[in-house]
Amino acid sequence: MNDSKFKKLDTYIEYPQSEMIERSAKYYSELNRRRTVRTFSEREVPHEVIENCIKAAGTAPSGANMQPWYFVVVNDVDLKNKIKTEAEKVEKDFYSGIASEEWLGALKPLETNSEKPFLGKAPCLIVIFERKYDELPDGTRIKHYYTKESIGIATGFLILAIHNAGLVSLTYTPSPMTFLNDLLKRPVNEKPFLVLVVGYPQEGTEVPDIKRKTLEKIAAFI
Ligand code: IYR
Repeated sequence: MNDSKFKKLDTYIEYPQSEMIERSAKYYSELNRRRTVRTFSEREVPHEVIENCIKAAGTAPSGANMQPWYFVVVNDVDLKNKIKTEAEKVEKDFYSGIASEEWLGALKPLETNSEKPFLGKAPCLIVIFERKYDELPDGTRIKHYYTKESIGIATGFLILAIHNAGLVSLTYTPSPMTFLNDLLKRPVNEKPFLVLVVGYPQEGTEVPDIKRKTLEKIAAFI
Protein backbone atom coordinates (compact mmCIF):
# COMPACT_ATOMS: atom_id res chain seq x y z
CA MET A 1 0.00 0.00 0.00
CA ASN A 2 1.29 3.45 -0.86
CA ASP A 3 0.25 5.75 1.97
CA SER A 4 2.15 8.75 0.59
CA LYS A 5 -0.55 11.17 -0.49
CA PHE A 6 0.32 14.30 -2.39
CA LYS A 7 -1.93 17.15 -3.43
CA LYS A 8 -1.39 20.10 -5.69
CA LEU A 9 0.40 23.11 -4.18
CA ASP A 10 -2.49 25.54 -4.38
CA THR A 11 -1.43 28.13 -1.80
CA TYR A 12 1.69 29.53 -3.46
CA ILE A 13 1.54 33.12 -4.69
CA GLU A 14 4.17 34.52 -7.06
CA TYR A 15 4.71 38.29 -6.97
CA PRO A 16 6.24 40.41 -9.73
CA GLN A 17 9.89 41.22 -8.95
CA SER A 18 9.22 44.84 -8.02
CA GLU A 19 6.52 43.73 -5.61
CA MET A 20 8.87 41.10 -4.17
CA ILE A 21 11.45 43.76 -3.47
CA GLU A 22 8.90 46.05 -1.89
CA ARG A 23 7.39 43.29 0.23
CA SER A 24 10.78 42.04 1.44
CA ALA A 25 11.90 45.56 2.37
CA LYS A 26 8.63 46.26 4.18
CA TYR A 27 8.79 42.98 6.06
CA TYR A 28 12.34 43.68 7.16
CA SER A 29 11.32 47.10 8.37
CA GLU A 30 8.35 45.63 10.23
CA LEU A 31 10.56 43.04 11.95
CA ASN A 32 13.29 45.54 12.62
CA ARG A 33 11.01 47.57 14.88
CA ARG A 34 10.37 44.55 17.12
CA ARG A 35 12.05 44.81 20.48
CA THR A 36 12.17 42.40 23.36
CA VAL A 37 10.76 44.09 26.45
CA ARG A 38 11.09 43.24 30.14
CA THR A 39 8.43 45.51 31.61
CA PHE A 40 4.81 44.63 30.98
CA SER A 41 1.44 46.20 31.67
CA GLU A 42 -1.14 44.08 33.52
CA ARG A 43 -3.65 44.68 30.73
CA GLU A 44 -5.37 41.51 29.53
CA VAL A 45 -4.74 40.30 26.01
CA PRO A 46 -7.55 38.89 23.85
CA HIS A 47 -7.61 35.11 24.10
CA GLU A 48 -8.42 34.76 20.39
CA VAL A 49 -5.23 36.62 19.46
CA ILE A 50 -3.11 34.19 21.46
CA GLU A 51 -4.94 31.25 19.88
CA ASN A 52 -4.28 32.62 16.40
CA CYS A 53 -0.60 33.23 17.21
CA ILE A 54 -0.18 29.66 18.44
CA LYS A 55 -1.91 28.39 15.31
CA ALA A 56 0.61 30.45 13.32
CA ALA A 57 3.49 28.89 15.31
CA GLY A 58 2.05 25.46 14.56
CA THR A 59 2.53 26.08 10.82
CA ALA A 60 6.33 25.91 11.26
CA PRO A 61 8.24 23.26 9.34
CA SER A 62 9.50 20.38 11.47
CA GLY A 63 11.67 17.27 11.19
CA ALA A 64 9.65 14.56 9.40
CA ASN A 65 6.61 16.78 10.04
CA MET A 66 6.41 15.49 13.62
CA GLN A 67 5.40 18.93 14.93
CA PRO A 68 7.24 18.27 18.20
CA TRP A 69 5.79 21.15 20.20
CA TYR A 70 3.27 21.85 22.90
CA PHE A 71 2.23 25.29 24.10
CA VAL A 72 0.82 25.91 27.55
CA VAL A 73 -0.79 29.33 27.94
CA VAL A 74 -0.78 30.47 31.55
CA ASN A 75 -3.19 33.27 32.45
CA ASP A 76 -4.01 32.12 35.96
CA VAL A 77 -2.57 34.56 38.50
CA ASP A 78 -1.73 31.93 41.15
CA LEU A 79 0.04 29.77 38.65
CA LYS A 80 1.97 32.72 37.23
CA ASN A 81 3.10 33.60 40.73
CA LYS A 82 4.16 30.01 41.40
CA ILE A 83 6.23 30.10 38.21
CA LYS A 84 7.72 33.42 39.36
CA THR A 85 8.67 31.99 42.77
CA GLU A 86 10.36 28.91 41.27
CA ALA A 87 12.06 30.89 38.52
CA GLU A 88 13.47 33.40 40.99
CA LYS A 89 14.92 30.52 43.04
CA VAL A 90 16.91 29.21 40.06
CA GLU A 91 17.86 32.75 39.02
CA LYS A 92 19.27 33.45 42.51
CA ASP A 93 21.59 30.45 42.06
CA PHE A 94 22.45 31.62 38.57
CA TYR A 95 23.34 35.19 39.51
CA SER A 96 25.10 34.27 42.75
CA GLY A 97 27.29 31.40 41.62
CA ILE A 98 26.43 29.33 38.56
CA ALA A 99 26.99 32.03 35.95
CA SER A 100 30.60 32.74 35.00
CA GLU A 101 32.00 36.27 35.29
CA GLU A 102 32.16 36.26 31.50
CA TRP A 103 28.45 35.43 31.21
CA LEU A 104 27.45 38.03 33.79
CA GLY A 105 29.58 40.54 31.89
CA ALA A 106 27.70 39.76 28.66
CA LEU A 107 24.39 40.31 30.46
CA LYS A 108 25.44 43.58 32.08
CA PRO A 109 24.10 45.86 29.30
CA LEU A 110 20.67 44.24 29.73
CA GLU A 111 20.61 45.07 33.46
CA THR A 112 18.91 41.78 34.32
CA ASN A 113 18.93 40.29 37.81
CA SER A 114 17.30 37.43 39.71
CA GLU A 115 14.01 39.23 40.17
CA LYS A 116 11.40 38.46 37.56
CA PRO A 117 8.36 40.63 38.29
CA PHE A 118 7.12 40.26 34.70
CA LEU A 119 6.25 36.62 35.39
CA GLY A 120 3.52 37.71 37.77
CA LYS A 121 2.57 40.91 36.01
CA ALA A 122 2.33 40.08 32.30
CA PRO A 123 -1.13 38.75 31.43
CA CYS A 124 0.11 35.73 29.53
CA LEU A 125 3.00 33.29 29.76
CA ILE A 126 3.29 30.85 26.87
CA VAL A 127 5.41 27.94 28.02
CA ILE A 128 6.80 26.11 25.01
CA PHE A 129 7.60 22.42 25.42
CA GLU A 130 9.77 20.35 23.12
CA ARG A 131 8.16 16.93 22.67
CA LYS A 132 10.98 14.40 22.44
CA TYR A 133 8.60 11.67 21.24
CA ASP A 134 4.90 10.96 20.94
CA GLU A 135 3.30 7.98 22.61
CA LEU A 136 0.38 6.02 21.17
CA PRO A 137 -2.34 4.78 23.55
CA ASP A 138 -0.74 1.29 23.43
CA GLY A 139 2.59 2.70 24.61
CA THR A 140 4.37 2.65 21.22
CA ARG A 141 6.81 5.52 20.94
CA ILE A 142 6.96 7.68 17.81
CA LYS A 143 10.42 9.17 17.57
CA HIS A 144 10.80 12.86 16.73
CA TYR A 145 13.68 14.26 14.71
CA TYR A 146 15.48 17.60 14.85
CA THR A 147 13.27 18.64 17.74
CA LYS A 148 15.47 21.58 18.81
CA GLU A 149 15.61 23.00 15.31
CA SER A 150 11.88 22.51 14.83
CA ILE A 151 10.85 24.09 18.10
CA GLY A 152 13.26 26.96 17.55
CA ILE A 153 11.62 27.71 14.23
CA ALA A 154 8.11 27.44 15.73
CA THR A 155 9.13 29.79 18.52
CA GLY A 156 10.37 32.28 15.93
CA PHE A 157 7.04 32.08 14.15
CA LEU A 158 5.27 32.67 17.47
CA ILE A 159 7.37 35.71 18.34
CA LEU A 160 6.62 37.25 14.95
CA ALA A 161 2.92 36.42 15.16
CA ILE A 162 2.76 38.14 18.56
CA HIS A 163 4.62 41.15 17.14
CA ASN A 164 2.35 41.26 14.09
CA ALA A 165 -0.70 41.25 16.35
CA GLY A 166 0.54 44.36 18.14
CA LEU A 167 1.75 42.76 21.36
CA VAL A 168 5.26 42.47 22.79
CA SER A 169 7.16 39.50 24.13
CA LEU A 170 10.16 38.40 26.11
CA THR A 171 12.02 35.15 25.44
CA TYR A 172 12.71 33.94 28.96
CA THR A 173 14.82 30.88 29.79
CA PRO A 174 15.34 30.09 33.46
CA SER A 175 17.82 27.28 33.95
CA PRO A 176 17.06 24.56 34.94
CA MET A 177 13.45 24.69 33.77
CA THR A 178 12.23 21.33 35.03
CA PHE A 179 10.01 23.03 37.63
CA LEU A 180 7.73 23.89 34.71
CA ASN A 181 6.93 20.19 34.16
CA ASP A 182 5.85 19.91 37.79
CA LEU A 183 3.82 23.12 37.94
CA LEU A 184 2.14 22.60 34.57
CA LYS A 185 1.80 18.81 34.97
CA ARG A 186 3.51 18.01 31.69
CA PRO A 187 4.75 14.48 30.93
CA VAL A 188 8.38 13.28 30.84
CA ASN A 189 8.52 13.26 27.03
CA GLU A 190 8.16 17.04 27.11
CA LYS A 191 11.08 19.30 27.89
CA PRO A 192 10.50 22.99 28.62
CA PHE A 193 12.16 24.99 25.85
CA LEU A 194 11.33 28.59 26.62
CA VAL A 195 8.82 30.83 28.38
CA LEU A 196 7.44 33.49 26.06
CA VAL A 197 6.14 36.34 28.20
CA VAL A 198 3.41 38.16 26.25
CA GLY A 199 1.42 41.33 26.75
CA TYR A 200 1.44 45.08 26.28
CA PRO A 201 4.51 47.08 27.26
CA GLN A 202 4.25 48.97 30.53
CA GLU A 203 3.86 52.68 29.91
CA GLY A 204 7.26 54.33 29.62
CA THR A 205 9.02 51.03 28.86
CA GLU A 206 12.68 51.48 28.00
CA VAL A 207 14.83 49.04 26.08
CA PRO A 208 18.62 48.73 25.88
CA ASP A 209 20.12 50.86 23.13
CA ILE A 210 21.54 47.92 21.21
CA LYS A 211 22.52 47.75 17.57
CA ARG A 212 21.88 44.98 15.09
CA LYS A 213 24.82 43.58 13.16
CA THR A 214 25.05 44.86 9.59
CA LEU A 215 24.31 42.63 6.61
CA GLU A 216 28.04 42.45 5.86
CA LYS A 217 28.65 41.05 9.34
CA ILE A 218 25.93 38.40 9.18
CA ALA A 219 25.99 37.20 5.58
CA ALA A 220 28.27 36.21 2.72
CA PHE A 221 27.21 36.09 -0.91
CA ILE A 222 29.57 33.86 -2.83
N1 IYR B 1 18.00 33.56 32.72
C1 IYR B 1 18.65 34.72 33.28
C2 IYR B 1 19.93 35.07 32.62
C3 IYR B 1 19.87 35.53 31.21
C4 IYR B 1 20.57 34.82 30.25
C5 IYR B 1 20.60 35.24 28.95
I1 IYR B 1 21.75 34.26 27.61
C6 IYR B 1 19.90 36.40 28.57
O1 IYR B 1 19.91 36.82 27.24
C7 IYR B 1 19.21 37.13 29.53
C8 IYR B 1 19.20 36.66 30.83
C9 IYR B 1 17.70 35.90 33.34
O2 IYR B 1 16.68 35.88 32.64
O3 IYR B 1 17.95 36.85 34.06
